[in-house]
Amino acid sequence: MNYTKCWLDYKPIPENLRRPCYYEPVLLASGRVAETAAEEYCISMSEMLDEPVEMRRGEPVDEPAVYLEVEEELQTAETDAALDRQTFVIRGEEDNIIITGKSEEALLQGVFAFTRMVYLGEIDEKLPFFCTPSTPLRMMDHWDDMDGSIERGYSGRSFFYDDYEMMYNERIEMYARLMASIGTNAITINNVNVHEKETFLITDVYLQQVKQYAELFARYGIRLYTSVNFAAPMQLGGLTVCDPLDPDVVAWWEKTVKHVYEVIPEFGGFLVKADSEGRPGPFTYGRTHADGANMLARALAPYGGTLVWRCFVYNCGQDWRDRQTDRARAAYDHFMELDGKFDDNVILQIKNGPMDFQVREPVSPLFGGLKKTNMMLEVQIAQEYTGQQIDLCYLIPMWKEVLAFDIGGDGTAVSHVVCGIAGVINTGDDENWTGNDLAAANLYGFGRLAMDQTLSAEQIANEWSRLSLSREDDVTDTVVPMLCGSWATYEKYNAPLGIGWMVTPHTHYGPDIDGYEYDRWGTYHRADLHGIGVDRTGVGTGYVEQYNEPWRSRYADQATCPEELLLFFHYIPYTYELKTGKTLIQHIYDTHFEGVEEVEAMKKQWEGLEGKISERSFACVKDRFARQLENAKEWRDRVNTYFYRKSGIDDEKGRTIYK
Ligand code: GCV
Repeated sequence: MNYTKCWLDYKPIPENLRRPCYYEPVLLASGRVAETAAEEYCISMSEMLDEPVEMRRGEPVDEPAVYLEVEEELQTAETDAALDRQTFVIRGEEDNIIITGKSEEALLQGVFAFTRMVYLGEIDEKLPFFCTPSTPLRMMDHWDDMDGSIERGYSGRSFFYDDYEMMYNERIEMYARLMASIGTNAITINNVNVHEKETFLITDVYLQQVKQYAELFARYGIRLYTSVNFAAPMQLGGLTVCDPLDPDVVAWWEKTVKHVYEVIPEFGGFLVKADSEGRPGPFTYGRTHADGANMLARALAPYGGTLVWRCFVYNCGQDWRDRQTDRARAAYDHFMELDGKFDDNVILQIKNGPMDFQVREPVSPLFGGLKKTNMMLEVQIAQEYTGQQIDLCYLIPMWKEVLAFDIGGDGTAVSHVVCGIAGVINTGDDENWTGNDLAAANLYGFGRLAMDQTLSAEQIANEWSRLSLSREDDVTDTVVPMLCGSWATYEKYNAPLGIGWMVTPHTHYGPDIDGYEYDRWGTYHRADLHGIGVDRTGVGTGYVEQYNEPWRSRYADQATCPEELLLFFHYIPYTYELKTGKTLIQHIYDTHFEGVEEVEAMKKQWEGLEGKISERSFACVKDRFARQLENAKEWRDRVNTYFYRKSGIDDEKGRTIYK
């Protein structure tokens, strides 16, 4: 086996955590997913109890037992039907434990929750345990291409594809287990940039292999989606257009979708990137994104399919001299006027911020604007701009901030308005799946947070560390604070106060302060000899006006704008005094020196774990910290030198800045 089991690598548990009932599981339900629940129970408990555990079926037994059952009539207070059927309960009854799901899928989630609690020694404290997931749709988006590469992948090659073939092996099965165990219920198996060969995924060229994946995922309660090429009717169907209102185009999609569902009745639906970064879309024909999305959604609707349509639509051919066009405005400008025009089975997938997964961005105002449209949040588990799984950057605190953000300005948080969360996944065929072992905390945490948004970032880190590294307190006590502080550390040595970018163009790792400054991507910092930042107020690009109050006014005013976003919203002189009493330039110098010191400290703390965790994990992360330190130093020195040269202002503390 050339891959790890991540957080499912259960070891024997101490005697005091064992109960007689664990040895006698009884399945009182039937069906494909219920069978998976039984199987998962036996795999995990056999490892924890260090002896084979076998499932009984059908009838209650006299001895203490763990019962796995489905009760469709289970009473809950949930009003959302999709969520209601995902509810499960784990409770003790005399010496028995009963895991009840409202559906088979819910039962499976109940079993994963139960085995995790047993391993973590939480049964006494947590039972009875009721769970209705925080959001109905919890999706992993792969940016895997069929040649085997992964766009923005930092942990090896695709384990789905090699040289335009789809692979099927034990690793794919392990992957399905890992995904289900953290609550995933939808997976998109290919990149949103759908290239030539991938366009064929929805045709007989690949459908039998896609079906094999779909059936595997379905056993784990997961629906399979594919990204589709909006121009497929031209590429595959020989049509001259892909105009969403053209009857031949509509008929082509209807026929294609019908066939997909004939082969794969439980197919989830499509994910679409249209009119974005060179991808085809409805704009070519003067049609709207509602025209495009609804056309596909209507083809899917008869089969219960869902159409996920991305809002990452902006002008990527901008002139850097143009100060009025603002990429940050684009999603809102394109989609707000379409509110209420999308069909019920369309979900708009919106990136957390208005730019592109930077280390710090404000929350996309679209979440506060759209009122009559289904929305889901898109975050990037893959660390494209946040260290590429070389640098440690635990992203759960960021995602929690986004979900909790009062986007309505009236107490309506992002979590209240979305019906799902999608994560651009960070896996590849590396032995540890995620390149850096610690990057798996983001994958695990994404799933756990999507299931239960009441969990804190610390709780998730703690669970992950004890499941994946060691149950010993000294390991947890080192790893949890390290994870939880790592986003702040990364931010310190990167682009300051929300301005973003400053990365090496195209690869997006390491600093290049002006790398995108004179480019076409709309990603400018506008630094000159006096100051830095983009004026997005009413006298600037007007972006602030897309927010509800009080954010509009708060962001528009330098005095009330949260300082971590100051340069995102304002052009600020280097001598401007921040709330700390420091000038902006001194803040830039200080944070960049601190960032490197904090990486040095993390590296040292990690080295103290030698012998306390697996040698493989230890060596992997040790190597990553060494590389992170080099990267942090490069960021520090380039950023500090750049701003010294622009401003001519010395560091008050006289530290080394290369002049
Ligand atoms: C899949 C960014 C990335 C691209 C990615 C794009 C997107 O621009 O750099 O690689 O393309 O986002 O989200 O569509």
